[in-house]
Amino acid sequence: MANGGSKLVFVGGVGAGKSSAIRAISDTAPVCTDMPLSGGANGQKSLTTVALDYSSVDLEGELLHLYGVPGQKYMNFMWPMVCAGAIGIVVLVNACQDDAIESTIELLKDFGELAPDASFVVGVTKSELAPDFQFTTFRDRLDAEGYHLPVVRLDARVASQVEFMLNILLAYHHAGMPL
Ligand SMILES: Nc1nc2c(ncn2[C@@H]2O[C@H](COP(=O)(O)OP(=O)(O)O)[C@@H](O)[C@H]2O)c(=O)[nH]1
Ligand SMILES: [Mg+2]
Repeated sequence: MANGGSKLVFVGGVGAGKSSAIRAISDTAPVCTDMPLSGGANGQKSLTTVALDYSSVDLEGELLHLYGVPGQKYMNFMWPMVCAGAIGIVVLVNACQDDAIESTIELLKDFGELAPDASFVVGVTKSELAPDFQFTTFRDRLDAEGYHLPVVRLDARVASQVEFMLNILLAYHHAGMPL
């Protein structure tokens, strides 16, 4: 996509904030495949992602195509096509998840193989809901596993925080630093 913009992929488990992040910074309403589900005895509706999110944004003059793809293994048939030509991968992780570290390492390993030339950033969401989450332990563990990449905490619903994370990713990419 030389003139048509740059492709970024958001990946993460259910509830990691992929759809929120893409929606927060989109210039237009995202195309997404969130399906309304009836859930719970109170009849409240919730949304869950069954497949892809897509939108675009002009970030400081750079056109970005944003794709959100589920991180669950059974969805991995979609990963290669979504990653084709991507310059950056955003791994989002919900801090409330018990296996936050392990699932992040797994995604970095899988997506590092699928997109060897892409740059990576890890975004930790919902940390305000996870008082036991140790950010420095998390970051140091990724480092110890050989993943020397930017790790940020963010609220995926807040545009400025998502933009901050993408600016880090793009700076990293333009400095020529793949995973
Ligand atoms: N407290 C909090 N809630 C968040 C955050 N990010 C997303 N959410 C909420 O978490 C839910 C799931 O987010 P969603 O973007 O649909 O996750 P997805 O499954 O990865 O697409 C939504 O109700 C969001 O409003 C965050 O950083 N903090
Ligand atoms: Mg979603």
